[in-house]
Amino acid sequence: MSPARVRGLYVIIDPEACVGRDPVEVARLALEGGASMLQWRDKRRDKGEQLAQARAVRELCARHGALFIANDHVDLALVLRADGVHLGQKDLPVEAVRPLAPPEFLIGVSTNNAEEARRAQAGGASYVAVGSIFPTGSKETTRPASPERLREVKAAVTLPVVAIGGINASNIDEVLAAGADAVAVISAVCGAADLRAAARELAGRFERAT
Ligand code: TZP
Ligand code: MG
Repeated sequence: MSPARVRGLYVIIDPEACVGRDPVEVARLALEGGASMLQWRDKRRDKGEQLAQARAVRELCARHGALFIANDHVDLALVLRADGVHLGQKDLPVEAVRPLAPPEFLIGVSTNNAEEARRAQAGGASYVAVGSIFPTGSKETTRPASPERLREVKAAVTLPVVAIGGINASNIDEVLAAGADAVAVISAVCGAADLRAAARELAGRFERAT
């Protein structure tokens, strides 16, 4: 799986952010709206309890030709035959995971600045995420970043760079102008009343800008 496929609208499916809707249905509508990558992120339930829904989302991604990434858990990613895993700064380090990963397995790493992004790239990451670009209500412990910080990270690494945090239709153009290869969102899609339309709007902006 080439890191070159890390681009476009990256929707994070977090059951807690789906405002009572079935996360599998949310995933389906996000894909129909044009998401090119989905991440499964469930911070609340044990992995065995997440598995059936995560697997359904994984299968939807395969059917749509979209990448499927599991958040935090390498074991869950492998069980689901995910395209990759996304690791935070306090998760298993990328250099510990890379030797055990299947060929072509994507490993994304959350970063906040150029130094962390360089370290992730040196450790074998496939892409880096930079956030929180704007204030977000979707995650409690974030460090502030900015479109300018995104530019610094773009200049520091050759990997695809994913912008995350508080991104929506009113500010996505700023992160695209700063060079984001992909844009990751939770609330702008999972929390939207018409989430297929919300995804279509964001994905469309992306296509127009690139
Ligand atoms: N990591 C940095 S900000 C964030 C994560 C998981 C939350 C993004 O959610 P939203 O609703 O798109 O701001
Ligand atoms: Mg994590």
